[in-house]
Amino acid sequence: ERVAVVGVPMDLGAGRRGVDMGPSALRYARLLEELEALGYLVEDLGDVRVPVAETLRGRKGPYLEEIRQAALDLKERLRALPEGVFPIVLGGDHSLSMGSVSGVAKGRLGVIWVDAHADFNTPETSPSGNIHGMPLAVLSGLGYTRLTEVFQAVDPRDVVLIGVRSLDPGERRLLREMGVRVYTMHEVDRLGIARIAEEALAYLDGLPLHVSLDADVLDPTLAPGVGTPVPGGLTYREAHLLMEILAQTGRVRSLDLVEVNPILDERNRTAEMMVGLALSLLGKRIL
Ligand code: DIR
Ligand code: MN
Ligand code: MN
Ligand code: MN
Repeated sequence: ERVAVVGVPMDLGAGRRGVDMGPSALRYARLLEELEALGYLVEDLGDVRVPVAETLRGRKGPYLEEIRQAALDLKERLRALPEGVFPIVLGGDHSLSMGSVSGVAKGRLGVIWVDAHADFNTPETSPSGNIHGMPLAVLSGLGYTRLTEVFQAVDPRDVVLIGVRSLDPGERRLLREMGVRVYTMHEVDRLGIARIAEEALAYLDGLPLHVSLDADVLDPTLAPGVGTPVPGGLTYREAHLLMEILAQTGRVRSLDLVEVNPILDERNRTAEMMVGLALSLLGKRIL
């Protein structure tokens, strides 16, 4: 089986610098070598070109056109992959997922968005204006027309959010209106992650799946290298068990590893956590 890795060294959608170094940190944490050890044939496609924030100084955000172009480049790269190759996209801030999801969606696709946040803001509901808080709304057809016209790709009823614990008021209202299924940390505590995984899989009945994994879903004690940490996140085993259950279905077709910020990290442990989770999602087992 074949895996293609592509990096998107972009932090233009985030509120602070540093996640542009995420692809390097994930490679340095031996993602490719470990996938090869699992038996995959792995190809590194390198990075999508993204302007460095300092070269845009004097302009102010939200860098809509630059983000649009980088995500479009990613979309085209993924579209060009042969059938059956499993893409892993290394971020970079979460706005890149507009490109990854729209690039892999060929017909109906189920999206499992694992994140402390819902990333379901529009320019009207966003308190920060940061585009990394908007990609799931764009994919569902809401927000900047410049983005929805090229990235709308999913039915919000085919989206499941897991691990959420920080929502903006307008975003909460939109999630309800659009019928997105949301498992917050409250449900993780009450039901357990195994039951949530099984419910989500039954809900997305038979669809091929894309997993979008934001490092800030993890508890900040495990993953300090993120720009917007929120207390009370997934434990080590909850996160792995979720990946293991998804892996067993054989339905997962693609993965994003996003929001790793090496500047804020401790000795690359957040990238190492994310690599471990990717391996579980791609079938690594304890026994
Ligand atoms: C917040 C934070 N909801 C925003 N979002 C983040 O800026 O829209 N997403 N950090 O990952
Ligand atoms: Mn996110
Ligand atoms: Mn997040
Ligand atoms: Mn974030």
